[in-house]
Amino acid sequence: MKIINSQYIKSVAGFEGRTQLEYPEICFIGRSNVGKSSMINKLLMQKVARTSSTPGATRLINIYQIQYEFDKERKFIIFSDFPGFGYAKVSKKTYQGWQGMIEGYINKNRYIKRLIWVYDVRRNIDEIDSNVIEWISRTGLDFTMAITKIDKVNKNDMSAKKKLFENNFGEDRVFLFSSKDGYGRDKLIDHIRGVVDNT
Ligand SMILES: Nc1nc2c(ncn2[C@@H]2O[C@H](COP(=O)(O)OP(=O)(O)OP(=O)(O)O)[C@@H](O)[C@H]2O)c(=O)[nH]1
Ligand SMILES: [Mg+2]
Repeated sequence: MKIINSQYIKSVAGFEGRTQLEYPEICFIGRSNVGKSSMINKLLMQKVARTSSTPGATRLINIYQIQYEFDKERKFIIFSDFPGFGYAKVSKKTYQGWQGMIEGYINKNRYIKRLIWVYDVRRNIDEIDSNVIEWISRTGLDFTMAITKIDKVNKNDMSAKKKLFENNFGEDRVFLFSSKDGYGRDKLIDHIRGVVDNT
């Protein structure tokens, strides 16, 4: 799969602003500061998404339109970059607003082909993550787990994490990634193309 071009389209707080984009969509979800926006930039090999070392960089759902080529055919796809959750400094009210926004967007959206759950290799599943798993299953959407920041751990720890998640979620949905050095970029982008073409 070759990326022809990618562009930021808009930031939305609900599904209404998105409706006229008639392309399949892939959503990037995960905890605050985990590296969702960096992953999008690495996948697209262009800095389209805003990243920051301060958690909470992404406040709205940011929508990107990508044109790609595969098998001599050119097609469009949407990537949506979600605000992160589990950021301790936001108030309960803000959190509920966030949840409402995400759920409203996802529940009405028939274009979504998959959720990419971006996960920091250094973490272990806690209560927030368990809630995410439960929440994903309630949406009825399929997910891919993209374990990122793998440049921050040694090979043994990385392999152990991968094995653990593969045992829990299935081998075909767990991917290793690093936005720093690009590890796993080609595999993940090919997987995304396969998901879009086959669902
Ligand atoms: N070493 C390393 N750093 C990373 C990687 N991915 C992201 N980062 C860093 O982690 C920080 C957060 O990255 P973002 O991409 O902004 O994270 P996000 O998930 O979009 O964050 P929010 O929008 O706040 O939810 C930045 O300082 C990135 O440079 C990675 O694979 N390796
Ligand atoms: Mg972000």
